[in-house]
Amino acid sequence: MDKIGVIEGFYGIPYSFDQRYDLIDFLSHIGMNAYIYAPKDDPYHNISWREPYPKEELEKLAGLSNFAKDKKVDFIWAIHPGQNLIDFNKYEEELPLLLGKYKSLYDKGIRSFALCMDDVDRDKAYEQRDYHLRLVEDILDFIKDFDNNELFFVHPWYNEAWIDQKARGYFDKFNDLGRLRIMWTGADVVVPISKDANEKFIDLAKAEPEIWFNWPVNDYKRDEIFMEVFEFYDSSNINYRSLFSNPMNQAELSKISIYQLGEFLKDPHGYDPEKVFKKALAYVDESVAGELFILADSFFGSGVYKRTENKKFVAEKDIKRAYELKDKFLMKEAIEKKLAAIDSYFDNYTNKNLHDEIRQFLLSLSYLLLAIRERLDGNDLKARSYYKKREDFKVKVYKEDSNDQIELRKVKVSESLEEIYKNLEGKTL
Ligand code: LTM
Repeated sequence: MDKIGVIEGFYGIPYSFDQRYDLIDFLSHIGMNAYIYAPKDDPYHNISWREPYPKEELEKLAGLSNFAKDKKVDFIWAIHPGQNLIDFNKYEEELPLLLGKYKSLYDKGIRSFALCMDDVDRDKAYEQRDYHLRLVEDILDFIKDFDNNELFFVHPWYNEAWIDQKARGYFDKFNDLGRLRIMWTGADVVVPISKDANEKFIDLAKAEPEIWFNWPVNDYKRDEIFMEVFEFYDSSNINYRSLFSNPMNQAELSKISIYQLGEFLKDPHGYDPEKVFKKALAYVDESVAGELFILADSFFGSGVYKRTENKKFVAEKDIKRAYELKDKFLMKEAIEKKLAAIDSYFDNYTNKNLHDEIRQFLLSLSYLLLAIRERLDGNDLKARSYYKKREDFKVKVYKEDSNDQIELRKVKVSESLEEIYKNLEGKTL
């Protein structure tokens, strides 16, 4: 596989430059080699793509790309002229703006580029397919003498669930463009890696897909975090050309997922999910890896997790099993184990960034656990008060439909524990 890495391609608060430096350093450390810059809420990438970057922003990107070069990570800058749609009726005026933007980055040392047309009106895209092709061809022509003359392209039909007659017509247009690398999320938008879905792509595009893997991204559940064991693939046979993980808004926590992907791709056939998950936890914070392992299954809730059949690692395994067995003693034991892990995590953590990202979630989880414990003991008043208290913990997100206004939103943790708490209301086990 020639490219493995991250696509910062999520909606919501983009990473800071410090986080990006750290992420690129991390990628290089674990043997990954590519980073695509495509944050949906960087206006200069997306909604204000026509506007040049202010000088200081351009300098920041230049600094980052130089750093990536030193780290042997390909820095790929993407533009998204699809959500504030390029006016194809004024193509002669619009194209120079778009190419000028690439050029401004090229002049600062950036050598690899991408074009995003995801999440656009597909009927319109179909009507304008010849224009899309012309745009892609013009960009390919513009970059033909660049050190890297390939273009990553996210087109409007980027997953199997959306393939229809129009998609086929669109795909056909882009089949013979040798330097074009088309991205694909798989069977749907947020799904495990699927061999069959990739075969479908190969059939449509006559080339292997460049996987945009929507894991562990949490922009569709911004009040949650995910700490999941990677077992989200149905085949160890790799029928894709590259893989990019779209991460969570929590950059440090995302490393747990990215690390696992890296290990999987190094040895897909010998991959041992539990062993590598433990290694990933130790990588982010060795001093509390055991605690994180105990707590992780309270954070199994991504769309990818939910769409994975026959999983070995399921949310709240021990507490749920005890609940199903109606074994109050076992249940309390499992709850106490998690509560002790939370205490020990706070006493012993060494990775401050990780701590800052997960603190609120762990605190909320602790009150939910306490609420269930009190319910089991029939202390309804106490249970209700703990249950209410779990709402006090918040995460910073962009307000709905805003790309610059921050709000504090109540965090959500374990759906399974919520369900158990509700089922126990007014009852004993
Ligand atoms: O997945 C793609 C190609 N586009 C968007 C992403 O920007 C977004 O982060 C994910 C997850 O919500 N879904 C998308 O459709």
